[in-house]
Amino acid sequence: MNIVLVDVSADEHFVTQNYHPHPGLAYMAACLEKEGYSVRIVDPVSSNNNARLMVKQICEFKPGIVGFTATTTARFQSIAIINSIKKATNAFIVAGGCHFHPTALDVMAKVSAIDCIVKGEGERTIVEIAQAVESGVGFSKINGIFFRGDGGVIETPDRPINLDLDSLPRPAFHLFNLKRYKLCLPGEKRLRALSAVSSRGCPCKCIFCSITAMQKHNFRKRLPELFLDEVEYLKKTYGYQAFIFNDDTLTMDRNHIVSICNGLLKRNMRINWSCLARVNTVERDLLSLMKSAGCCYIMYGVESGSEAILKIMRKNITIEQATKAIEMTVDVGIPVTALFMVSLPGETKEELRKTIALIDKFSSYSHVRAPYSITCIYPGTELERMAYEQGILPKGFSWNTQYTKPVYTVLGTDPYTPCWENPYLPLRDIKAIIFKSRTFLYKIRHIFLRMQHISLRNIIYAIRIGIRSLTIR
Ligand code: B12
Ligand code: SF4
Repeated sequence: MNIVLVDVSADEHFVTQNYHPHPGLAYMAACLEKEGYSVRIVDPVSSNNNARLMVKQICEFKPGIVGFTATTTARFQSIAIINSIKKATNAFIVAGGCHFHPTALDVMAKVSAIDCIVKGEGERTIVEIAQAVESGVGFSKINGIFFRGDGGVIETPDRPINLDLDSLPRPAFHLFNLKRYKLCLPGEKRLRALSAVSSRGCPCKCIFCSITAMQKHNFRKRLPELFLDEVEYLKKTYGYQAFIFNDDTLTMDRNHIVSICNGLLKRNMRINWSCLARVNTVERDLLSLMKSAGCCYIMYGVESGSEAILKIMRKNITIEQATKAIEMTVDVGIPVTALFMVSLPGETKEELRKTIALIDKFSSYSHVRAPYSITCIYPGTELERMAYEQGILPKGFSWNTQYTKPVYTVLGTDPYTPCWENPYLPLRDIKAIIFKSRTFLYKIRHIFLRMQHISLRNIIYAIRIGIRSLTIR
C-alpha cells in the first residue's frame, strides 16, 4: 500500500528561508518503509507551499493512507488540503502532531474528512493503522487514537510515552528533496544545516508550552553513541557540515550533553551545531566543552524581565541566572539568542517595561540577539486552560473554526492564533509602549528597517504605532 505523509506550512517566510525537513514525518516514514510500505513525503518546500500542487502530488501517488501534520499556525491550510484529498480520493486520512492531538475531538467534529487522529508519538501507531487499513480488522485495538466508530468518535487508551528512541530506524530524509531546503545554522556562519534530535520531551512546566501537552513532562534521551552514529551517517550521506539539535532542551541532562560533546571530539567530527538550552542548566565548563565540540549558537528562553511574571509562567529561572548564562555563553565565544515573550499573564505596563529594559540590556552585548514575540495561546497548554477560565477564549471557542480579532492584525502576529490579553495592558497598546520606551537611535533604526520592506501596510503600521506611542502613558 502507498502512504503519503504531508507537512503544510502557514508561512512563506519559513518555507523559503528557515524550514526544517519535518523530523516527525521522517521517523514515521522510516518505520513504515521498514514494514514494507511505499512512502512519499509531500512538504511545503518541494511544492512551494502551493496547495493545488500538494494535492496533485498526493493524488498521483494513489495513496491508501494520507497522514497530515500541522502546527496550530498552519491548521487551516492543512484542513483545506485534507478536504480536497477526501473529495479526490478514497484514502484513509490520519492527522497528528502538536495541533491535531490536543484538539482531536473538536477537529473530528468540525472536519468530517479526517478518519483518525493520533495522540502523541506516531511511529508505532501509524504502522498499526496501516496494518489495520490493509487488513480491514478495525481500529479498536490500536492504542493512542481517536477514530470514527458506529456510535460516533471513539477514543482508545493512551499509549505509555515509553518509545525507545534508540530502537527507531534512521529518519527517512531521503524522501525529502534536501537540495531545496535553505535551512542554515543561525548566527554568522550560515552553513546549510539539517536537524537532529537526541532527546524528546521536557520535565519543566512552563504554562505556555505545547511540549507539556504532547510529552506529559516525560524526558527521554538516546544513547549518545547511537545518536552520534546517526549524525555521522547524515554528515557522510548528505554532506552536511552543520546540524540544528532540536531537542527541547539539549542541556537538560548534564551527563548526556557531556557525553555528546566528548563523543564529537573523540570522533573528530568537526561539525558546527546549534541548540536550545535553559539558562539554569549551563555553567562555564560545560559551555567551553560545547564550544570546543562545535557548538556555535545557543537559544535560551528568557521570556520576561520580571521575576513575578517568571513565577506566574512557572519558568523556574531567575533573571540573575539568565544574565549569568548569557554572559558566560558569549564569553566562551558562542553567540546567543535570548527569546522573550510579552503580554504574559499578570503583566502590567510596569512589568512590560522591565522586560524591555532586559531586552535592551542583552541586545547591547555583542553576539546577543533578544527578539520578543506576543504570547500566543496554544491548545493543550496550561495557558489555554487559564484563557478559558478568565474568558480570554470565549465560550464555544473552537480551535478549528476561524476566529480572529482586529487587534491581532495590528500586532502583526498570526491572525488566527489567539493571544493572551491582560486587563491593565491592552494588546493594542503593547507595540506602542515598546516603541515609546526605546531610545531615539533605536527608533530611527527600526523605522529604517521597516522602510526596507516598504508597502502600504507597513507604512500604515508604522504611522499607527507612532501615533499610539504619543498617546500612551
Ligand atoms: C523545529 C521546530 C520548528 C522549525 C520547523 C518546523 C517544522 N518543519 O515542523 C521552525 C523554526 C520553522 C518552527 C517554526 C515555528 N514553530 Co516550531 N518547533 C520546532 C521544534 C523545536 C522541533 C520539532 C521537532 O523536531 N520535533 C521532534 C519530532 C520527532 O516530533 P513531532 O514533530 O512532534 O512529531 C511526532 C508527534 O508529534 C507525532 N506526529 C506529528 N505529526 C504527525 C502526523 C501524523 C499523521 C501522525 C500519525 C503523527 C504525527 O509523531 C511524530 C513522531 O513521534 C518543536 C518542538 C518539538 N519538540 O516538537 C517546535 C514547535 C513545533 N514549534 C512551535 C511553534 C509555536 C512555532 C512557531 C509558531 C514559532 C513562531 N512564533 O513563529 C513557528 C510556526 C511555523 C509554521 N509556520 O507552522 C510549537 C507548536 C505549538 C503549536 N501547537 O502549534 C512547538 C511544539 C514548540 C513549543 N514548545 O510549543 N518550529
Ligand atoms: S523549558 Fe522549554 S521545552 Fe521545557 S516546558 Fe519550558 S518552554 Fe517547554
